[in-house]
Amino acid sequence: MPSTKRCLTESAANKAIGGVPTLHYFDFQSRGRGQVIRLLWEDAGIAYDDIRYSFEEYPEYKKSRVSEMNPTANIPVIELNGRILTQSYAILRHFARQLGRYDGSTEEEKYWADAMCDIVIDWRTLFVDAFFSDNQKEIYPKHCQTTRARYLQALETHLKSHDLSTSGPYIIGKNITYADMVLYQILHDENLTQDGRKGIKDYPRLVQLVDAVESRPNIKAFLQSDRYLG
Ligand SMILES: N[C@@H](CCC(=O)N[C@@H](CS)C(=O)NCC(=O)O)C(=O)O
Repeated sequence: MPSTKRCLTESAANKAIGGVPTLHYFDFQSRGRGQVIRLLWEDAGIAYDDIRYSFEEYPEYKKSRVSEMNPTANIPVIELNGRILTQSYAILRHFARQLGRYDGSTEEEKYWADAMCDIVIDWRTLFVDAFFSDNQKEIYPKHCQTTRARYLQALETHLKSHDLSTSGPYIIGKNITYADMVLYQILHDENLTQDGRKGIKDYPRLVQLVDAVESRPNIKAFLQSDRYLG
């Protein structure tokens, strides 16, 4: 049976998005595409119901409950007031707009957040392919040395050179966007935020972004809570 847990208490932010959302996702520690959505809700102080499927039970639910909710039979899936929301990045952008924050205020800021997010979408697809490959022992280390290094360098270069990114710790400078959470989470899932940021020591601008995300009061509280599963 998937586990269900109510996280946080209802707040004004729940009103802004229209209630208490339910997330359907893997019980994969605090990792993956679904975790980025949890992170946004944690930062915004949104209460949510967290339904977690173990990897063993998921195939059975994929055929039934998940494919009834989502024609592509993927998770994350959100239920909110009788509505079903699918596609994690569209979901993040949707909540950002509803909250009136997390996606920049000018067109240039919105474009830049979306562009940086798109880079991470490409990276995550390749990360998942390598990490969950049948031949993980060989393929994942190769991914880390080639593909991952290329994405780290590209993101570092963008953050060090774009006018918005040079004006503060986040992608658009002083204000966090959903894209910072997307970027933070891939760095976390590739085990680069842990162990004193050892894995990104050559990318100081990425370290600055990770430090800024982890210093946010609600994220800090989340990382120290029993909701954070590593
Ligand atoms: N573009 C989709 C991709 C969804 C996706 O690939 N989800 C993965 C987990 S992160 C999944 O459902 N894997 C299990 C499966 O495909 O059966 C999104 O961003 O939501």
